[in-house]
Amino acid sequence: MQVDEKKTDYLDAADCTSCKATAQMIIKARKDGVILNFDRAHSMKPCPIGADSACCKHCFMGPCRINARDPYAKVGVCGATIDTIMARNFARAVAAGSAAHTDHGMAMLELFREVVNGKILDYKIKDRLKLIEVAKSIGIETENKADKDIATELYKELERTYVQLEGEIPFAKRVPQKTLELWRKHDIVPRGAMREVVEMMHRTTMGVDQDYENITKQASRTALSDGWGGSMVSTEISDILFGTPMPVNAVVNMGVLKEDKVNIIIHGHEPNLFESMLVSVNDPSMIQAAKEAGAAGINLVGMCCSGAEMMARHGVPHAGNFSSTEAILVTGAVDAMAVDIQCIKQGLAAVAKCYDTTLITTNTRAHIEGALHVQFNEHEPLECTDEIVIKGISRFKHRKHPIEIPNIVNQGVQGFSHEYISYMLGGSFRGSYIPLNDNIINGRIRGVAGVVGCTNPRSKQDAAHIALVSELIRNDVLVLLTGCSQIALAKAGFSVPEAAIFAGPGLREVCEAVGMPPVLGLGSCVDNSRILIAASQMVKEGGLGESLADLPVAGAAPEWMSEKAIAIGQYFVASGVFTVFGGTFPIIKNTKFHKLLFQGLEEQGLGKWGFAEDPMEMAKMMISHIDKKRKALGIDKTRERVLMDMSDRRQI
Ligand code: NFS
Ligand code: SF4
Repeated sequence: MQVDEKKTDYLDAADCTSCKATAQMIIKARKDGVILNFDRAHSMKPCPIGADSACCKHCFMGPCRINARDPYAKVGVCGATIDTIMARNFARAVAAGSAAHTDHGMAMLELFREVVNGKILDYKIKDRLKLIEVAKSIGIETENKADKDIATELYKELERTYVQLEGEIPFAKRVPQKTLELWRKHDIVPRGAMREVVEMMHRTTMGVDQDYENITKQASRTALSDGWGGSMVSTEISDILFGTPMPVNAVVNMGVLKEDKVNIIIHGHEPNLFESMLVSVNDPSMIQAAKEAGAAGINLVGMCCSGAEMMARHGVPHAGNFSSTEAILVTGAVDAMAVDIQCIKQGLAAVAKCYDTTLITTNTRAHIEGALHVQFNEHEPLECTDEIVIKGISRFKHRKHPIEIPNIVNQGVQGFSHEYISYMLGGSFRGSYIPLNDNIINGRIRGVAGVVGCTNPRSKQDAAHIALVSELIRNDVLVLLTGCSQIALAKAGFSVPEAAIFAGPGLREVCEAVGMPPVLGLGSCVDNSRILIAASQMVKEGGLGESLADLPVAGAAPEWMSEKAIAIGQYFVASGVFTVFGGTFPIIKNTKFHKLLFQGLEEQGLGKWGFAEDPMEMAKMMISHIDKKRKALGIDKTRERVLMDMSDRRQI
């Protein structure tokens, strides 16, 4: 992993990232002769045909390539048109992303089953109220029933989310009636996630579904089985087992590492590994062992989505998002990094080796060549997590690299579950979404945006997230955040109530009255399902239309990179939300498939896709969509009054 001696044109660190800590580590890495994802991105030119989604490799008569400048001039060997090719590529990304969230959710559900059966004793039902609420929401009778019986019934019901062959997934019951009717009309209500993913893979093989509209329909159904299925089960079960998030103070950024302590990072997506790590690092015998090795203690921090989830639930410090996971190893201070599934760059193994950090994989599904594998077993979780701590202590004892920890931390409030948002705005006795709706109707809040998703080393890390969100809140749009986006904004100092000064006058007034920041961090990427539930609650409270598509809301992923982001985008779109992606989009403009995604789906009553490279342009598109919806609801005039009120008031 040496820097290429001949190569001198690496991007300036300050152009690679807005994150000062990461920039400092990029500079150090280059000095140390270590290549990070940023430099790899710079030296790997993306294939332009693939970037346009103009190639097909679904069979071996090909691969076939189409010229994006003249996309209808040619077809594949089998005769597939550009629309078929792009739709199939897109649909496969949806299938892969949905499979990832679904498999993660299924793992949580299996864990829940074993806890309920009494076969796993290390975890228990922590949030009884949530158990009952979730059970009730899908029609399970809970009166005069023992928790165990409710939980058993809930498991059986939710299992259908995955394995059901016919019918509708259980959480379809949470979808506003009018939206559900529309899905039924289009025949896109998911049956079971496994069925939808398998069918999607089948239909996109050579010689099956060759009508881009029909392919897109199944892509919607598959994506909905993720958003309202796999992801939602994951969030709800994790809340039941580990607690529903409530606002907590938490620190983010690389300064959370401590030179005098054994630093252990958990990076991945499943909360169970992390929950057990908390137990292991607090075990007195482990603390004693760390002290004997000369450390002041053990310092457990998170990264990426499992980090975001643990930060939301327990206030565990968070060291950074996706693009920073290699960079943080350059500090030399990381004694162990343990990973489970998803968004774990293979490049970590080489960087970890350079700094002698122990990289540990823990999940059967995700090994990395060159990393140490310590299998995590839910039935005996501490065997694995204790071992991770021991490995960390031993690396601490033999530290041989100079340590440089960027001295940057940012405070903030995290952990806004949809339950807490209603409680916060509605007051402790009458939690409800009525005040949120009222503030939207009276125009103080213009609308709500969900800004989510990854960072991508092909663009300046965090920059588009920060620019987009700043512009949205400046225009009185309340922003809900998850995943790596949430961390980007937390590092930029937006997660404190004082950040209300960056908001427009209406949103600022609401934030100051409630004492909340103008951006609300909800947790990991599967917690995007919290946004769906919040939106459904808004419809149910009344005054903002009858379907999700009526709401003055929009979604965005300004720096996305994962197939999971495409799945999320498609379930937001199919749910009725205008969803704007930044950076890149795998499609050729002025094709029939492009027209379908960016316009046709909305004509069918669903949401639609948008794309802009520039975050300011993204914000403009989202705000004008929100205004369009306000107008359709007949609440466009109220804002003028509020804004006039505000300036009048300011004059006084
Ligand atoms: Ni979401 Fe989480 Fe981050 Fe993107 Fe990856 S960690 S699941 S995919 S990169 S937000
Ligand atoms: Fe080419 Fe058709 Fe095969 Fe795709 S499925 S590689 S377009 S022949």
